[in-house]
Parts: sequence; structure tokens; C-alpha cells
Amino acid sequence: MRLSRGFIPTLKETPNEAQIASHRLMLRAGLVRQTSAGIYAWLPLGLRVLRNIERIVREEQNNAGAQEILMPTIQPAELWRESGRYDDYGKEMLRIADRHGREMLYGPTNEEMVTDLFRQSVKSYKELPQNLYHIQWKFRDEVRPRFGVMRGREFLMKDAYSFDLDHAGAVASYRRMMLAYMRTFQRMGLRAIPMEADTGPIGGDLSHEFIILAPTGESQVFYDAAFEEIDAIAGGYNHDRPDDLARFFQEMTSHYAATDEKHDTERWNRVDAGRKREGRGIEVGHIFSFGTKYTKAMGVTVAGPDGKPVHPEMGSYGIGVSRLVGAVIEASHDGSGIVWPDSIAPFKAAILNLKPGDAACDALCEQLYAALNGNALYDDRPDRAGAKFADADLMGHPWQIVVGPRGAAAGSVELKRRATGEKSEVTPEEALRRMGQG
Ligand code: P5A
Repeated sequence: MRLSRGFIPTLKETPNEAQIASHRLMLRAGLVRQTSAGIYAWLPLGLRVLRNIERIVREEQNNAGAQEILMPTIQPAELWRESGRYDDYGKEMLRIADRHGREMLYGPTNEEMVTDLFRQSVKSYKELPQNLYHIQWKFRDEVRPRFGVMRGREFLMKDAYSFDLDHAGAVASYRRMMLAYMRTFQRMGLRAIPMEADTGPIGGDLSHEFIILAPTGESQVFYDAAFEEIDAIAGGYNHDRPDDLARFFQEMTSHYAATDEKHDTERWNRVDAGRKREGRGIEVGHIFSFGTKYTKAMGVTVAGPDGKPVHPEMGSYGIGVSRLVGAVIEASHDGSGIVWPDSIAPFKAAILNLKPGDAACDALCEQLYAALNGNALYDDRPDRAGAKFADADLMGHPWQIVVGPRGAAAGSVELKRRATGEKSEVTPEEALRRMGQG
């Protein structure tokens, strides 16, 4: 993308309404704009990040054996009457009527709808287990939408739903998703910690929140430093091996970790003083195992091995896809702007042409822009160098390639790594090679 033609409305001033760094930076770097309270439009730069997060989430869900579907945002009220949640959900649910006066709602989550889809098609235990997910917009009329996309009213969620014949199967599905989640967050450069949680309106008796640390987090968290050493990717856990899943789950649940809601001072006091860690946390995912809550309420059975009807056991597993954009920024920014992890950056590099119109600068920039094959934002604007440096830092591309007239004449560029600030004078080929693009 050429910045002179791009729709990337950056702001010099800090917007008044933004209280936390990620919200300020998302507005200033031109990622999103608010259209109503807690509702945002995603602009080109922000949408590229959102899509990158979706891609990682999707790859890890598929790897774990979940199958992607796409359910609608609008749901019929009857389904929610069946489960008993239509009234329970209260004012957070956006209720609407169609032209025939039928009660509908904008889905805050999809347990009922997926259970209904399952009920229509699955008849035998032989078709189990199943895990279905989608990445779809949700609406929750939050009392206090705030912090930009972190607590929005309309937000993008990945939600998966598992169906198993028995409790042992449901436990394996739960653990498989926990592993997929830890891998997902790690690939985004985040250290997430699973913490036991309340189940709220989703229900059930087993649930973990995935919390990442950031000073602006909504809850106080307490955890054992052992979590800082866990590597869900290098650990070599296989989703399909029950022993691996058991070993992984043991590792995730044997050390102390709790939010203030579930904090147990007695157990906390037993943690070695040198290993106690405390801070604020942001919930980026939440998984639930609720057995037969929905299959019973909605009368769903499959024929079991002995021919008798069985209520399948379910779990549901959520990731806050749009919230993650803010959460990653909270975890990775500095005084000059965003510092994107390579895996989700909107562009791999910014190419800064310090003298547009200079034949050598233009030619070299065009050459680099072509070599980066859609993965670069080319700052070809006729602005001063200072403004270009500031915008590139603000937008946070992992690499900056600075092309000035002196270097261009001599066949060199300046390559800067955004995360460390490290700069080097190299040939264009060497710059591409270092970026893993040569
Ligand atoms: C799990 C999947 C559920 O809804 N049903 C389907 C279960 N869980 S949850 O914890 O309520 O939400 C899952 C994740 O969605 C994100 N999230 C939000 N993101 C932005 N704005 C909001 N208002 C919001 N509410 C929830 C969180 O990351 C949460 O972990």
C-alpha cells in the first residue's frame, strides 16, 4: 500500500475519550473509528491486524480438530426460551422484532444455536465427538463499554462448541482447546495464563479464563512464576495423544493462578515467596465445560452404544478476536507508538522515501516495494522526514527501511528494527535478507 493513496487517518493529538494506551494508539494510528458507543469501524490498517489474528486462531482451531462453520448474527428468541436463558440474559441482550413481530435477537453467544444445528443432524454416538467453531460478530449491550475495542458492544469472537458422548470425552475436548489456546496466544507474542473462573451466564462447573498481563487490565491477578517458563509450542504436546493432553493440563493447573474473584489466600501463602507474581490482567479467552446443561434443556439425545438415548456433554470455548488487537498493543508498545509482533503486524515493513521525486530514491523504493510483494507500506508522501519517522514508529511495523538520497546514490539503505531501535546501514538485498524476504 502506498501511504499517499492509503486510508490511514493518523492523528497527532491524543483523543480525549481514550483512557488507555491501546485505545489511544488505535485511534492515533488510524486502525479504527468509533461509530456509536462501543461500536467500531475497522480501517485498512486495523483490519489487516484483525485478519492476521483470525488467521492464527483459525490455524490453531483447525489443527486441534475443530471445524469451521458460520452461524448468523441474528437468532430467534424461541431457541433461548428452550434453554431458559432468554429472560436470564437481561438487558445485555439486544432484542429486536422482525416485520411479523417475531422476537429475534443479535447473538451475544451461540450455545443454543449450535445445539439446535447438532440436534437436527446428529443421531448416533458414532458421529461423536464433534467440535464446531465460527468467527462471528457478537453484540452485548455492556453497561459500561470502554477502553475501545477491549470492552465493546459489538465485538468479534471465535467461539467453538464441543459435543462428546461422555465425561471422559468432554474432558479431552476441554484439554485440547486449552492447548490450542496456549499455542494461539504464544504465536501472537503473548504470555497467557489459564486461571480458574466463574462460569456466569454460560453455566457449568469447570471454566478457565486466559489472562495476559498489562497494567490496565480489568482484574487483579496472582500467579506462580512457573507459568513464565511454560512453552506450549516447544513443549511438543500432541492434540491427539491423551497422555500429552493429561501432561499439559497437569502443567497448566498444578501451579497457583487466580484472579481476585477466585483468589485463595491460604493457597497463595503456600507459594514460595520468590515465585509470587501479582499484577493486572486482561481476559483474552474463556473456556467452559458444562456437561449436559444445554442438551438436557433442549431435549437433545443421540443413540448410545447400547441403543439407549444419551445427552451429549458439551463445552464452549471463546477467544476475544477484536479485543486481542487492543490487548496485544497493551502488552507491546512504547512512548512512540505500537510495536507489533511479526506474526500479526499489518505490514512487515514501512519503506520511508525521504526524498520523493529524487530519481535514485524513487527507483530504489519501487524496487523494494515490489520485492516485498504487498507486505510493505510505502511512505511516498512529500512530507518531511521527521513526520515519516514519527508515523512509522506510531504504526509499529516490525521493520523500517529508510531510503535517503545519499544512501540511494551509494546503493545502501538504513534498516531499523522497531522493537529494539537497532539500526544498520546495509544494501537493499541485505535488508530483504534480514527481514527474511531475500
Ligand atoms: C465461550 C464461547 C462465552 O461467551 N460462549 C461461546 C462462551 N464466553 S465469554 O467469556 O463471555 O466471551 C469469550 C471472550 O470474548 C471476549 N469478550 C469481549 N471482547 C470485547 N468486548 C466485549 N464486550 C467482550 N465480552 C467478551 C473476551 O475475550 C472473552 O474471553
